[in-house]
Amino acid sequence: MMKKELSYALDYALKKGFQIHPNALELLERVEIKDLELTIKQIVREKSKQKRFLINQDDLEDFLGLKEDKKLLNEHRVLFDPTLKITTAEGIEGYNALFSSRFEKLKKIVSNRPEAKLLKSISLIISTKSKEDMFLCGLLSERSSERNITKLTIDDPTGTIETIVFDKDLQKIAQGLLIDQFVFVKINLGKNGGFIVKDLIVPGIPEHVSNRSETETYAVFLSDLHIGSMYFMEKELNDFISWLSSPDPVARKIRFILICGDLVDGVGIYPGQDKELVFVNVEDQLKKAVEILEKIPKHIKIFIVPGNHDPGRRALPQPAIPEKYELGLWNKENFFVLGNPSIVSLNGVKVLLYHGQSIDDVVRTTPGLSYDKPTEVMRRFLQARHLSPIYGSQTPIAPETEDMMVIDEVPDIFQAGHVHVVGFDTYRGVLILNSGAWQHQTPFQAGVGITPTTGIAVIVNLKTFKVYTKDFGSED
Ligand code: D5M
Ligand code: FE
Ligand code: ZN
Repeated sequence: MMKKELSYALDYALKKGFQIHPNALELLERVEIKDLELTIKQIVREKSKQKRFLINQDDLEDFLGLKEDKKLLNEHRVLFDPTLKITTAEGIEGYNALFSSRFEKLKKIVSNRPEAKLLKSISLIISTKSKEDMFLCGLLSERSSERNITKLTIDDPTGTIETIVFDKDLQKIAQGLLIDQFVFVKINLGKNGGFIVKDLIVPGIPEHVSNRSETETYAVFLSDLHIGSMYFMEKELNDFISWLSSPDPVARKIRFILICGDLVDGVGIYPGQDKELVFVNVEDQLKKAVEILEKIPKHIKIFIVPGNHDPGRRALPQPAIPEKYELGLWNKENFFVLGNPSIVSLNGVKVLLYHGQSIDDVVRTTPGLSYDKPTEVMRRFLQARHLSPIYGSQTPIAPETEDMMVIDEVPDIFQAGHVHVVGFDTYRGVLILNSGAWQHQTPFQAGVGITPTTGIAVIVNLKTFKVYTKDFGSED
């Protein structure tokens, strides 16, 4: 559909004997231009002098100040993508390997602490019953509280130990631990033979000095588009994409867009979903997604990781949305389709992208956490150095031989989505972002009291780490 203003401007150019190149036409349809008529008149006057009667994309970009700034860096490297590492390890053997990988990786992370030299295996601690202070590490398998004490059960590859926490402050720390998370514990033997916890240490992250982009390149953090759902905010997303081609000084500096999962709404994800879908098969949903995202200017690189609504396997870590859908998305130069979680470097800034499925489990089982403060949950993941510590709850975890959900390296930016609530925070120098959603509140969310923040682009200056939000949904 051509806007009235646009067809008027085109008529004017044609009457003056000008031709308009299809690329220029495409740009005009895509970009909201103030004073379009005036711009066209200026171009016509200028080019008439030169006796060149074709208006091409270059002319428009010159006149509108849309010329791409070649000095802005847009280098990327994929530092981690689980897609090709995923195996099909199965059964008990697989889970043993997964947990032993988790244990070894996290033990390595704490190995530079001075106490690490004193670490003993659980089986040795149980058999020697030494009177000295002892240090152990393992995964927290159970926690219970009765009267004024908290009991923690901890596993390492050699055995299981039951420990008791009396100290009030340590009990508080114990209550905040996530089940199956890695802990480092100082214990000693109590008078009646029990193991008493004297200190509780989580791996955590050191104060972090983040890598920065040399140029003021901007990245946009999006997630949870849910294309295919009748609640998908198509108009707002299209407005955002048009804005990318506008003369807005921030838009002119955007070189990266990260889409952190739930690109499409999927099929059969929850009971009765078919009644809430516009497209009832995943191919059509993906086709629609490509149709929309293709309009993003080619000088912007787009990274896509899957969420729980996207096709591919459901269990974490997830491979990239499979190529079999033949959408051509995978061979476009500026699209990078990755697994969940992934790590990319953008002009040297290390970004961890994780959809965030496990936020549900953590909110449900940890006192003091809620859906409206997703960055608080993400901070716990950094402290536990793991993206999905709780095993056997709602988030399916695959029995991989390597635990790829361990946060081996501290990122500069940690992005998640899933909860549909925008949030940002800094924790020990790491920028934590949740990118909200482009889907209106669904009846399910209304039922469980989730109020999403929708249609908001979260934008970061990769040189200063200043965060901007631009709201495309405020009109309704
Ligand atoms: O998740 C969107 C939001 O809805 C997110 O906050 C989790 C919540 N959600 C989704 N499914 C459930 C169930 N089964 N129980 C509790 N909360 C849930 P999305 O992944 O977009 O559907
Ligand atoms: Fe979602
Ligand atoms: Zn989700």
